[in-house]
Amino acid sequence: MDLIKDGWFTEKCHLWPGQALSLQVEEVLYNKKSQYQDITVFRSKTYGNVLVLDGVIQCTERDEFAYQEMIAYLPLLSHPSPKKVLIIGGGDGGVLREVVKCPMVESVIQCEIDEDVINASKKFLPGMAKGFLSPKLTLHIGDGFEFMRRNQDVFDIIITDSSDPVGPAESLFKKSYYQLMKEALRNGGILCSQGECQWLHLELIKEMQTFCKTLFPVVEYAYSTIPTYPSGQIGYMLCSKNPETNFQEPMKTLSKEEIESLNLKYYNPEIHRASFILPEFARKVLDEA
Ligand code: SPD
Repeated sequence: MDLIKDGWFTEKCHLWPGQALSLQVEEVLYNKKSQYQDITVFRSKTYGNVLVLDGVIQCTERDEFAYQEMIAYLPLLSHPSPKKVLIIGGGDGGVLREVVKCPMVESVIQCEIDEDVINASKKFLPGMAKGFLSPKLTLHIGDGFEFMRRNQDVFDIIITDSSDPVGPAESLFKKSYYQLMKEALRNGGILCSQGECQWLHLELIKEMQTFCKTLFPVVEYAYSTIPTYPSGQIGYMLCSKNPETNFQEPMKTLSKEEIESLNLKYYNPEIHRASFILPEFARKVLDEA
C-alpha cells in the first residue's frame, strides 16, 4: 500500500500543497476499493484506529469527538426544537452517535452512499458505529441529492458530514447542493456542513458563504481544533431559514451535569460561543463576503 512506507502513513493531497501529516502505523486492519473510493483502516501507535478514504484521514479514535460533537451540537443547540434530523454522509457513525444522544431529537435519517464504509466502521471503529444501533435511526444507502429531491420540507436539521471537495464529495460544496438542502428543510430549519479549514481554504469558504447568503437569512462559519485534520482545524458552515437564529448564542445552555451525562468531551456552551470568533486574517475576508 503506497500510503504507508517504513511503518508511517502519510497524508498528502493537492488541497493542502507543500504539507503532510504522518502517523505511525502498528497494523493495517482493512483495505478495500469500494464502488466509490479506497477505504483503509489502520491501528496507529498513538491515535487508535484510523479511517482513511482515498488517502485522506476521516477520523481517528483519539480526536474524532472534536469534530463529531461540534458538527452535531452547533446546529442542534441553535434550534428551538430539533425533532427530525437528516445526516448526509458520515459513514463512520460518529456524528450519528452524537445526534441520537440529544433528547430533543425524535428521529434521524442517515443517507450514506458507501455501505462499505459503514461496515468497516462497525468492525473497526465500534465507539463511533454504535450510533447505528439507535432505534431513532432510519438508514438509507444512496445518494444524498436524490434523497433530498424526494424529501422536501421535512427536516429541522440537516448535517452534511462529508470528506473534502475532491472526488465523490465535490458536489456537496456547491450552491445547487445548498439549494436542495434549503428545500428539504422545514420552515425555521438549520443546516450544518463540513466547511473546511480557514488556514487552507479561505477562498472556498468565502465563496460558499457568499452563495449561502443568497439562499439563507443567517449564515455563519465556526471552527474547532483537531490534531489529525490538515492544519489542525476544521470548519462548519451553518445556515438558518429562521432570520431570528443567533448561532453564536446556544438556544439551550447545557449544564455541567448534562455535559457529563451526554459524555461530551469537546463541546460546552463556552466553546460553542468561542467557535465563531475568527482570527483577524479570516474575519477580514469572511466579513466582506
Ligand atoms: N480533511 C478531512 C475532512 C473529513 C471530514 N469528515 C470526516 C468524517 C468523520 N465523521
